Amino acid sequence: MTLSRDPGVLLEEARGGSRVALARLLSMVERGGPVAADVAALVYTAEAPYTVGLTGAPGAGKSTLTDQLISAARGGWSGSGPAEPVDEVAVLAIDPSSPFTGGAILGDRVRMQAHATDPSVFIRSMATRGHLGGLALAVPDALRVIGAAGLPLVLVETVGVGQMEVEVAGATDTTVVVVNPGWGDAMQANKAGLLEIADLFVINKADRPGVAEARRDLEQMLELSAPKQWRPPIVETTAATGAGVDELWAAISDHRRHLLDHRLLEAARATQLERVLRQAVVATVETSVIELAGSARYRAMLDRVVAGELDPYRAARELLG
Ligand SMILES: Nc1nc2c(ncn2[C@@H]2O[C@H](COP(=O)(O)OP(=O)(O)O)[C@@H](O)[C@H]2O)c(=O)[nH]1
Ligand SMILES: [Mg+2]
Repeated sequence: MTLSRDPGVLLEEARGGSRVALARLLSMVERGGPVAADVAALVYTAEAPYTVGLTGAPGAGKSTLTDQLISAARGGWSGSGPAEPVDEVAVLAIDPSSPFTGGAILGDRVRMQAHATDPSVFIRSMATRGHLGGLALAVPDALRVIGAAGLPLVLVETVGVGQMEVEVAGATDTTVVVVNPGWGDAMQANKAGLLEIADLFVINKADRPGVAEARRDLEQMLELSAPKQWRPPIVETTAATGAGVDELWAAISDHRRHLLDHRLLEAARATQLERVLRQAVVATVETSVIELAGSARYRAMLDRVVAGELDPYRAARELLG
């Protein structure tokens, strides 16, 4: 059977359970450009999936934890709210630099292989080379594609630190920041940023010394921050053995429940979409700039600027006027 190239046909197939069709749609999003826009046109009107981001330094245990969370999530939403089933789980592992056959991601695949043959689990890694809006557009698009295909929950693992984390955190409903014992000094500079994005803190590798100090450090940080409606809980896990993972899943479920009960999810989704719209505007403008820069009119104007006949700002206004 040959796979269609028509996004509409592919989405129908993905809805019918074809993982190959879903994977192809995600490749289209990843590549960016007009094809990605065609896919986006189909998925933003469908219901968004619930998205949980796991972020933290390389080696913190995000992949191991994600693997454990797949099993916990398959047991349904837990915590203090009503039990609700989760029929299917998707994992999106994001690597900004390497293509998805790269070493790091391959390692993640191997780590999650316990679920590789489970038809109700979909695991995909994603690079964003080529997407003009970068991660800021590729990730939300991909999440919507997965949701439109009918998967209700996506776990998003972010490989990276800094601005990327903030961008990905902005695209997920619940953001889990993963740290390790002894993290404090290393992350000193980035603490304010982490606090801003975290709905939940996990101290993973709780089998190692320094857990109490790490907790104290986090609590101190939370004390000093402005009080919010939701105080990020701190959960200790040993992802390597699975200890604490049920508590983590319950805390994630509680945060989702909090968002639903206080009608905060709608507000969060509106904020997410505002960011996407802004990025889409930037990407669209950037595309026209690239086109303009290739035109004869532009080169003629440049010649006049180089010859000293015109200043660059006046030239820009004339080009756009
Ligand atoms: N001791 C210990 N090691 C862990 C734990 N969780 C993960 N690891 C190990 O830490 C390393 C990095 O884990 P990985 O999940 O790839 O981290 P990621 O880069 O954040 O995705 C691997 O060798 C894991 O086996 C834990 O709870 N305790
Ligand atoms: Mg990883």
